[in-house]
Amino acid sequence: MAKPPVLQNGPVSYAGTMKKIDELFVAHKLWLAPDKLALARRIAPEITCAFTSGHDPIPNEILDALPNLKLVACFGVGVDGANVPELARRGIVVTNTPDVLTEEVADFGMALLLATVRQVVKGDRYVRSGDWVKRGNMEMTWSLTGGKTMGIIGLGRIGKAIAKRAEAFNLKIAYHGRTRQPDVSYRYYADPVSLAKDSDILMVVTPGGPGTKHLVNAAVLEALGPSGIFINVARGSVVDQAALVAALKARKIAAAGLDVFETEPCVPAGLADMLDNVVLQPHQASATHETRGAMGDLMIANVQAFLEGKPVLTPVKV
Ligand code: NAP
Ligand code: 8YV
Repeated sequence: MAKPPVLQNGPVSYAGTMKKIDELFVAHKLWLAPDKLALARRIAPEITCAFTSGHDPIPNEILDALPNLKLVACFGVGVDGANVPELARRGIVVTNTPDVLTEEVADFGMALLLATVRQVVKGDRYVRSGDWVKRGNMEMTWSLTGGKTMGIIGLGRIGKAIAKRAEAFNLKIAYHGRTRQPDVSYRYYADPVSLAKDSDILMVVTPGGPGTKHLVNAAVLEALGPSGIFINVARGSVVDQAALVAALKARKIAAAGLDVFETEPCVPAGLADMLDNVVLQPHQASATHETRGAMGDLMIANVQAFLEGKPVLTPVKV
């Protein structure tokens, strides 16, 4: 049987998935085309489906050139960068990859928390640099013990999986979201400042986009306080990065662990320079062979279902 044609807007960040796409489809690779619009116009009659990462919007002029496009399948659960409202306005269905990455991202949220609180990266540098020999034992770190509270902003699939892990560390859990969840026993806070005030650790795991832009601002960080630990595995846009740098510099909070940034892959010197109280990661929370492979398989399964006339598996609700 002939392979179905698809548009591939950009590379997805897993080589195994890139290979599978080429095995299963005739994938027209937009980002490699010297004249993208000419490519879109040429393939337009046969293109009903596109693959993209949740971070790269398909430009409007390309959408204009593809009147038969009916489905955009995203690689990732967060689709804040995919211009979903515009796709919905055009009647194009969007799919994402929820659930298959939940446990992996939750593991990483805890790993980042532990690395930040116990200064694991600094300790690694201390050994390799010879400081252990020259200066003796490294200074004490912060601690997760003693009945501390983790405030979670965004108690969804991943937030709940982090909460479950945090309970095993004897942390108390509280949360903020737009709505109180009646089936959840954790304490609810209607605003992030009150949550931060009662939290020792603030863990952010909301979607990105305009609805959460700078939800964590100077006031939230001030409320978290000088012994507060801030962890972000959500999106860089959820935090006012300048306010975060200022709060860390002024020791208004103790430390931060960050997997996501406002302008990835660029990280401001203000953050990169802070070696003692900041742990930085290059958007790695779902980045294992197993999970990236499962995300790719789900993204592909959505397109296959659509092409077979079946309901897509994981549509994004608009
Ligand atoms: P989810 O199940 O939809 O959970 C999202 C949570 O955020 C919900 O509890 C929701 O609660 C809350 N929320 C949404 N808008 C909000 C707002 N304006 N203010 C406060 N809370 C808000 O999604 P998920 O599967 O857990 O994924 C969450 C996010 O994690 C993704 O969208 C993505 O941004 C991020 N993520 C990052 C990585 C990474 O590599 N670092 C990997 C995967 C996911 P309410 O509806 O009650 O507000
Ligand atoms: C991926 C993510 O790193 O699913 C998400 O929302 O942020 C991550 O799992 C990303 O989407 C891959 O490009």
